[in-house]
Amino acid sequence: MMKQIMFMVVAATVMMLFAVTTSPANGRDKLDEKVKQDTLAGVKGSCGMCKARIEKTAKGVKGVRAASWEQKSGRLFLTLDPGATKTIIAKELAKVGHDAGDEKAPKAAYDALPACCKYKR
Ligand SMILES: [Cu+2]
Repeated sequence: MMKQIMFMVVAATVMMLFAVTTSPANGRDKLDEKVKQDTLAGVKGSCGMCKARIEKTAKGVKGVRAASWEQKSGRLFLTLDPGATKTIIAKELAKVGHDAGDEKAPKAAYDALPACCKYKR
């Protein structure tokens, strides 16, 4: 009996996944057209902790769907809803100590970063 239920659950899940991934254009796709990709350049940091902080801060901004920071290039790759802008994100990053684009972190915020996060300014 238990095995039969398990099989039913698995089968139902597989069928649902199949339906979702193969369904043609629908209302959701229309919404996704408004989602835009953007890149915020000049985001400074020096380690994995910075990456975590930068991405967490960016994702904390309303309308930010995804954020991925590349340390080597200092670029923050963003997926944004309409209304969310990289300017707002840059301001938030500066507040937590990271220079971002034209926004410079206040000295107090920079000084508050852990030693490993002290990037060159
Ligand atoms: Cu760091």
